[in-house]
This record gives sequence, structure tokens and C-alpha cells, in this order.
Amino acid sequence: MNIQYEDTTLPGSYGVVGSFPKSFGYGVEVPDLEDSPTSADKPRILLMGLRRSGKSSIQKVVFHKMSPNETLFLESTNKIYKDDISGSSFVNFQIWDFPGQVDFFDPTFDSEMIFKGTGALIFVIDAQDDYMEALSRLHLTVSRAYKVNPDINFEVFIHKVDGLSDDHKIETQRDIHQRANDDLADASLEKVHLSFYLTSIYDHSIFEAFSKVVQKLIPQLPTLENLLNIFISHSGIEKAFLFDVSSKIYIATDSAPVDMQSYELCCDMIDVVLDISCIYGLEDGSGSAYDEESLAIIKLNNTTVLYLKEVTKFLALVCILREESFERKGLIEYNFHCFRKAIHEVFEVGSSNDGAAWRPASSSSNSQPGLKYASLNGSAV
Ligand SMILES: Nc1nc2c(ncn2[C@@H]2O[C@H](COP(=O)(O)OP(=O)(O)OP(=O)(O)O)[C@@H](O)[C@H]2O)c(=O)[nH]1
Ligand SMILES: [Mg+2]
Repeated sequence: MNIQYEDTTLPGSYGVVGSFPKSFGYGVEVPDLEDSPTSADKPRILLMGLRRSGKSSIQKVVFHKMSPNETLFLESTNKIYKDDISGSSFVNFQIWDFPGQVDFFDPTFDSEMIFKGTGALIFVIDAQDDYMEALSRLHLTVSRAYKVNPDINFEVFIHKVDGLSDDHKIETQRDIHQRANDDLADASLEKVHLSFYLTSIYDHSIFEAFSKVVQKLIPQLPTLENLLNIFISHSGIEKAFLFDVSSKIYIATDSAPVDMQSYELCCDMIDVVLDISCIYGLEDGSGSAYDEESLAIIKLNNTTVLYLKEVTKFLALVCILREESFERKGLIEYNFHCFRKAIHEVFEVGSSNDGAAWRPASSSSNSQPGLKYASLNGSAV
């Protein structure tokens, strides 16, 4: 098959991510010119898999707010669709959506060029279909890509699991995991690590899986996690997520385990805040629904409080806490102020004139900005 490239920069589409090198700029607005060095250098995530496995649907639902039902009308992809999502997202990466019928043996398929600058390769398997062919294609794809670039993160989305019972889901994941790793071992490629996720566009699982894929590509992740841990432990907060507002991907959370319900609550809160802000917050319909004044507190009827606050142009902190802890609102606000300052230090403001560009402040991703938080008993730590 003759591979062609389609490069589209949709208005309001996301900035894109790849393997984020230290020099990587976050959310920098760069014009996306075909084959320009900037465009080529952008780290990228590839979406591969058999025809109709759901690749384009994933990309449209996560990054273009398409509703899951609308994906029924998507046409089959016949060229590589390069989606540059800088401009409205914290993470500056590209997503390349491949046609299902890529022929690796076609001379026009330039695997060097495609896999060299790739941070993550997402292989989508339709779990509602017979997956044997998908497994052999997965093996072929991974071995090809690994040969060119052993640093790629290989991520397998066991997709469309909305049609499966819970037992069936677990069994399918176990079986796919086993077979895929056996195939790699048979080819003496046991060094290659595959990560598996159960996903569906009909719930939040696809956003959660994408969050984890993106997090692996952020060199500052340990620092962000530490900052969140310190922030929540001194503020009486149960769970905190640092969200990329436009995609609802969380780029970091504290180290307590994530349960789907908490994540869904926080995603829903972002929707509520943006919707209310769009309807009532924009003067004469202009401006942005999310800005430095964005702040929301929602009290649920089960003594839980949700708290959302702007951190940067693209990021928001969303926390879940008990009503009792919220009585110390001043303390939380003070600690948030410290947290926000620390995040700004981590992603030192870049040189772009609107202050939207973020760059890693130092090459040491574990360095902690020297900030003091107030603790619950009042002392600074
Ligand atoms: N039930 C279910 N259907 C899905 C899901 N994701 C995608 N689909 C459906 O799967 C069909 C194929 O989706 P596409 O996104 O076009 O698949 P693709 O992998 O891009 O296909 P090609 O471009 O031909 O390679 C569509 O009818 C989608 O509605 C899912 O999570 N659950
Ligand atoms: Mg497609």
C-alpha cells in the first residue's frame, strides 16, 4: 500500500506529545508546517492496529470531543493522519493515526522516519472480535519498531471492552497478555515490555489509559507526584489530580491508588466548570472559558467536596476532600499557592510572549523547588 501523509491542524485541536526529551516544550504554540524541523522534532504517539479496531475513534473522542456515538459514522482511514495538538494542550505532541492496512514491507513505508521520533506506540486490539490476526500484527509491528527505536513505550489497548462482562474482560486481558509475551519470547525479544489497558470510548477508561501513556513521556513526573503528595498530606486532601483541561488527561496524581470513580468525578467537574463558564462566564461571548481566575467548589451530598483551581493556562488541579478538611480553607489556599508556584518553577515560563510556553526548568527531574507548605498543625515544613 502506498502510504501518504495528511497533516491537519484543526482549530482547537490539541498540542501533541511524544517521548518528551528534556528540551521538550510544553504547550508551545508553533505553526505546524509540513516537514518543518519543528513539526518533525515533535515527539509523537502512534495509533496502530487492524482496520476498524477503533484508532480514529479514540483520537477523535479524546482529543476532539467527538461523542462516542458519532464515531459510528467515521470513515476508514486511508492515509496517516497527523494530528498536532499543541496550542490548546499542556503537552506538546503529535498523534499519528494510521490506516488499518499498513504494509510494513511496502518500500514506501519508511519505518526509520516513523519510529525514530516516536515516544509511544499504541496498538489497538478489538476485544469484541477474534484477536488472533491482531496479535500477529502486534508482534510484527513491535518487532519492527523495536529494531529501529528500542526506547519506544509499547502500549496495547484491549479496546471496545464495553461489550464484555467483567469476567470476560479479565480473561481476555490474561489471554492477550500471555500470547503476546509468548510470541515475543519465541522471537528472543523478551526484553520488550508491553503494557496492557482495557479501554472503551463509552466510558472514562480511554481517558485514563491515555493519561498513563502520556505520563510515561513526561520526564518531570516524579517531581510532580512528590509535589502533589506534599500538597495533599499537608492540606487534609484525599486525592488530587493535575489535569490537562482540554483533553481531561491527568498528567500526574499523588501516589495513592487511582479509582475510576474518583477520576470520573473529577472529569465531570471539569465539564461542569467549563459548561457553566461558557454559558454564564463569557462577556459578550468572547474570551476563554478557562483562565487564571477559574476556581470551583462543589459540595456533594455525601460530605465530599470537589475543589478545582487553575494552575497554568492548560492545567488545573482537581481535588477530592472531606467536608471537615474543607473547614481549613485558608490552609488549603495557602498550600495551593505554594504548589502552584512550585509547578511554575518546574516548568519555568518559556519565552513566548503570552506566557503559555513551559519548559522543564532543569535537567534534574527530581529536584524539588524549595517551597514551604503549611501543615495541618500550623508549622511550615
Ligand atoms: N463498542 C465500541 N465500539 C467502538 C469503540 N471504539 C470504536 N468503536 C467503533 O468501531 C468502529 C471502527 O472505528 P474506527 O475508529 O473507524 O476504527 P479504525 O481503527 O480507525 O479503522 P481504520 O481507519 O479502518 O483502520 C466504529 O464504528 C466505532 O464506532 C468502543 O470503545 N466500543
Ligand atoms: Mg481510522
